[in-house]
Amino acid sequence: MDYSEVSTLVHPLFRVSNFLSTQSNEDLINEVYCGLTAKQKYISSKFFYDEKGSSLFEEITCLPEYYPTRIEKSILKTNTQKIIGEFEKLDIIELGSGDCSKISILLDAIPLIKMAQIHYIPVDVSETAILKSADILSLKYTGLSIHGLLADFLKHLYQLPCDGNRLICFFGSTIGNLDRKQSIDFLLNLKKLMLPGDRLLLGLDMVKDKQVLSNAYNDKQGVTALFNKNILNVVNDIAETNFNLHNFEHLAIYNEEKERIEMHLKALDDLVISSKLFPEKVLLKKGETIHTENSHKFSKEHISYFGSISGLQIKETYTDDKQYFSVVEFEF
Ligand code: AVJ
Repeated sequence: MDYSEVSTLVHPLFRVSNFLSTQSNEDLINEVYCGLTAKQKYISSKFFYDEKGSSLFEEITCLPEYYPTRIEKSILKTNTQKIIGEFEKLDIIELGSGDCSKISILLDAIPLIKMAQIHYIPVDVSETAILKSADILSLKYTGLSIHGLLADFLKHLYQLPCDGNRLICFFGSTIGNLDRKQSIDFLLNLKKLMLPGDRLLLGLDMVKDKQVLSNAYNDKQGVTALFNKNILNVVNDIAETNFNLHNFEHLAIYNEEKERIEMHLKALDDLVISSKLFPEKVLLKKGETIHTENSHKFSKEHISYFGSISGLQIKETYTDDKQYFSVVEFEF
């Protein structure tokens, strides 16, 4: 793997560097085939986010049952001044930046005359997302300098620039998609790159009443079901498979022991999935599931454990009155 910068796009108002040495299609097909032939079949959650999937996810964030986005934003709104603090120069790095609504909450609290002291670095695998938010933010916040990184934050962390004190933001409880060990490794890697004065803002969806959790992933309008099933369209595009979405049912179950929501797609019939790009046909039994996502939930104990194991200091935990969601501020 070559991790060096592949290309840079220079726009009058911002810059975007591409570090994604695109995974070859052959690798992707192999990855899909491996998952579909495992004992518990699975498809990696990274395949959710094609254009349709990203727009379905945005729809999810507006659903009445899906509280995380709304609550995280309200926590940010309530605590912006404390979070931003005093600065001469500030680099705001946002991992998995997606749309720019969360960072806008922070930027709204900064006086315009200080905008030129801020450098915003959105990091995302979606070029569309980076370009769109850079466009919006560069017009909205005059003086703000923007340098987008088209990168996989699990692989390209060490590319993060450093020329000020840095506020690294990882919102949305996206860390919950990793398994527990991967999330620790991620924090350890991040810690290695951090310097005195740097901070990490980590958004975490908390363990709570399991009906509330289950409802957030089983919305009445069925948007989450569409989002889950859309992964089969993405796989059909990449691997030329013949998945028919009508043959599957959306499942989202809270696994209490592992404190996570698991999303699956359940076959409603015996199915034969074929592709000329696969070495063999894939058989699915009626009732068999394909695991598509884990969304881990966190407790105060997890938060202290993150602090002690990473060696980062917990400076503050911002939360809402029901303690549904936390934004934890770690210091080097
Ligand atoms: C974007 C990974 C944080 O796990 O809640 C929403 C994705 N999946 N509904 C989450 C998701 C189903 C979301 N994350």
